[in-house]
Amino acid sequence: MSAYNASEVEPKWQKRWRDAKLHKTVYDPEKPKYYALDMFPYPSGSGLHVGHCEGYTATDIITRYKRMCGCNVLHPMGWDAFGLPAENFAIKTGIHPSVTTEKAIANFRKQIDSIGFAYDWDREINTTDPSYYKWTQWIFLQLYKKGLAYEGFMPINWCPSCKTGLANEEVTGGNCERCGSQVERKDLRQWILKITEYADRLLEDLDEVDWPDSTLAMQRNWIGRSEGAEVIFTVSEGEAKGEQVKVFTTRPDTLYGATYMVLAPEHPLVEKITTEAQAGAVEEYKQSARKKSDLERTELSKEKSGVFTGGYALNPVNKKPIPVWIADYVLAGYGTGAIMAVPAHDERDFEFAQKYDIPIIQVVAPLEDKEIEKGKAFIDEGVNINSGDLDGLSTKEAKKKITSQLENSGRGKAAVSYRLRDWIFSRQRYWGEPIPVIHCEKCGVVPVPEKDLPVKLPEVDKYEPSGTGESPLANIEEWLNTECPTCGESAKRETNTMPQWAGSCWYYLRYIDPQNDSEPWSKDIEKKWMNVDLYVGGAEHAVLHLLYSRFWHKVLYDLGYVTTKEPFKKLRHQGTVLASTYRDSFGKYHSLDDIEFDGNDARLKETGEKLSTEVEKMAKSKLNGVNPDDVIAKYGADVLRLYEMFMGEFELPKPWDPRAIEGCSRLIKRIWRLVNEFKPLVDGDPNRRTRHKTIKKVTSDIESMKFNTAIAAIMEYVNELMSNGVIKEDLSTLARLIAPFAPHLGDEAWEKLGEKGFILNTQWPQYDESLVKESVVTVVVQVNGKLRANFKASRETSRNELEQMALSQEKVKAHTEGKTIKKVIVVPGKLVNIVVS
Ligand code: ANZ
Ligand code: ZN
Repeated sequence: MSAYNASEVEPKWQKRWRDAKLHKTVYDPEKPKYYALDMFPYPSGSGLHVGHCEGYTATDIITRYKRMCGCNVLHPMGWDAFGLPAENFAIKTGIHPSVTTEKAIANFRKQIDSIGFAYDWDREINTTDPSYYKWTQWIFLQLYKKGLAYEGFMPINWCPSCKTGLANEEVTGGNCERCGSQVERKDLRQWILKITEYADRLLEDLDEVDWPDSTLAMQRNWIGRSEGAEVIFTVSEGEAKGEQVKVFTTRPDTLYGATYMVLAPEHPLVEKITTEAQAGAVEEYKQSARKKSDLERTELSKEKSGVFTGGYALNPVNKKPIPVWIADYVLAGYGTGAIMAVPAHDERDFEFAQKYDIPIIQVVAPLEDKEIEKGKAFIDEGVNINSGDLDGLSTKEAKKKITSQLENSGRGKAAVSYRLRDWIFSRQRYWGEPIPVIHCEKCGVVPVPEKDLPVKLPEVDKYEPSGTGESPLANIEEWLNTECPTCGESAKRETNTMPQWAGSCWYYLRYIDPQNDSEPWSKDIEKKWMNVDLYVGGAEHAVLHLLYSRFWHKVLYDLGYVTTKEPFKKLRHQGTVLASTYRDSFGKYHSLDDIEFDGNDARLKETGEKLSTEVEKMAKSKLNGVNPDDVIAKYGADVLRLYEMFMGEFELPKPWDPRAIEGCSRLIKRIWRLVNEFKPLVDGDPNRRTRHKTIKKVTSDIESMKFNTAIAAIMEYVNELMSNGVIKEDLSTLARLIAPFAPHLGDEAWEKLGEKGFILNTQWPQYDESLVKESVVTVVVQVNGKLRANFKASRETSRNELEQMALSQEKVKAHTEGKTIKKVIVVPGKLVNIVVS
């Protein structure tokens, strides 16, 4: 017999699939459609990671299964190829990012093909391809025309010594990743997208999707909808006397406890309200606040600081003046950029009031069962005190009453605030989609006419951002200078490019119609394929990518280009693949090559030193990474696929265990042996029940993405087959069940069994429900309707036998002896009811 040789079998089938265009998407209107989407990778120089393989294997299993179940399947792949690493590499080496990118893509493609994934490569897309980003730019123009894109000045991370803007990823602990200098904030002209206009819908429509709870919670939290009130205070003296200061509060019920106010340092009223005596201190404080990010400013544990402006404002309920401060814990961009501070009932205000000796007035008393902790703010709900006519009301009642009073007197109103900010959509970089607008002195901002798209990236010599913070595009005179499309005068192109998120905001729509060059996708095709039935990718995208793409989708929905409110119906995240790390007594990491195992202890080969081990995320620096190419070379792609799914529950983090791969390798060898040495049993079908049960289990486990237990069921079935002997149907079923997981083995076995064609074109095995039911059942016995006993019997036991078995139970006898049996009712497989008198 021939041993199973994956290194021959796998490339052979990959070639046959390719030659037959087996994975080409076909659309048959008679069949249901299934669109499975993987988060497309950034083609990095380091190649495919076992974490990529995990998600891709899952969708591959499901799409292969769905196709065998008779669905039209769409399963595409592409490249999210704009991004920093290629740009930074270009800055260092002068090699054009497109060259680096192309090389990385070729490598990824080779790796993906070697795993046997069933992608339709005719639909491959690349976000850096002008025929793709033409439409990314087109969508930007639609946003612009709808009033959802605007210019504004926004701070960026600015490294004063590199003279360049930095992405958040390039700032570590507040310092520039390249040179270590402290990063500052610098205001630059930016393009901003009005995602906040969609805040409510982005929140509401989360109810429509089947997503992990944790991801839903993160999106809800990111949008951060707060209900409360806007309250108007009035400046009581000085130059700003009579000016209104609006605050946003979620606790209008605490208004009587407001003992000071705080304006964000950037608040427009700060200058006017500040008295001469305080002007110096205020100015100094404003300067220091500029250096901090919002995150640093609002950190709860950070020591609060602020400066008194010298001004006062009147509390609208009691007309008492309270001092107005500025402090960086109040953000300019949230609510109204100003707060009423209630130290008795807000932790930050409490800390601040203590530090600066500001009065603390309690206005909410705890409910009976609670107590106020000394030295802390009482932030729970309770009953109002010291609050005029709000006294005695519960927090809810007080909120309602004060809000309507404020409304009636014109001093406030109910209000909603969102944590969600508008999206800063421009980057001062080269390797991104140029933003398709032109600046004309006469006409202002003029969108590039759609017929002139794409605005292609020009060649440059230097990839560094210019020293002014503008992108290197600002230095390319021939590109920069153009004509105004409206008046024909000389004008300048926008030099900002789009952020990396842009291309991934709509790629799932391009896949449905990737070669269309007259429109981004056809509306007819959109109706056929959208929305995405299953989206699989890393949980690190729980917010940004998944929020931005939902936003664009909703805009496209409003414009009539798509017909579903949400792009991704069902979403799942693969669990992170972890791996053991091994460290010596100096804390130095060692790779498996340097280690030998002594029972469960890992020892350094050279010295025998026992190493300490821990399970951590894979990282180059920790020498615990696994390269899928190595696994394929050693065991084959089918083993890699099986093992990735068998490691543990799909959505949970799980450690890579090199020794456990053997089990999956063994499964493949055993299946091959069964097929290769097949001698059918002459009579009987001993595995009939197990076969049907296995089909049922594997089917429902694939549907619910429990791949590990599906594989375990196949393993058990194989065990039975090895001990009982097989008929042909056992093996043809086995080949089809294993095919989605190990497609090369599937087709090889199928061919060996003398079956025709590719397994993917056959039908998924069906099971007979009656054969799946447990064969031994519990039968309950009632006497005059009261439960008296139960016993086990085979499901096939006849009525007569069941009656005899029931009557012979000791506990039943106790209730029937000496009585007349009038009637016995038997429900086979379930119940015997004895009627006596
Ligand atoms: C008075 C008050 C009393 C507050 C009280 C809380 C407790 P969320 O839930 O996050 O929406 N706030 C308002 N605008 C702010 C800004 N720009 N920067 C920092 N803090 C701001 O929080 C709303 C609460 O955060 C508001 O309610 C306000 O403090 C503060 F016992 O007003 B509160
Ligand atoms: Zn013009």
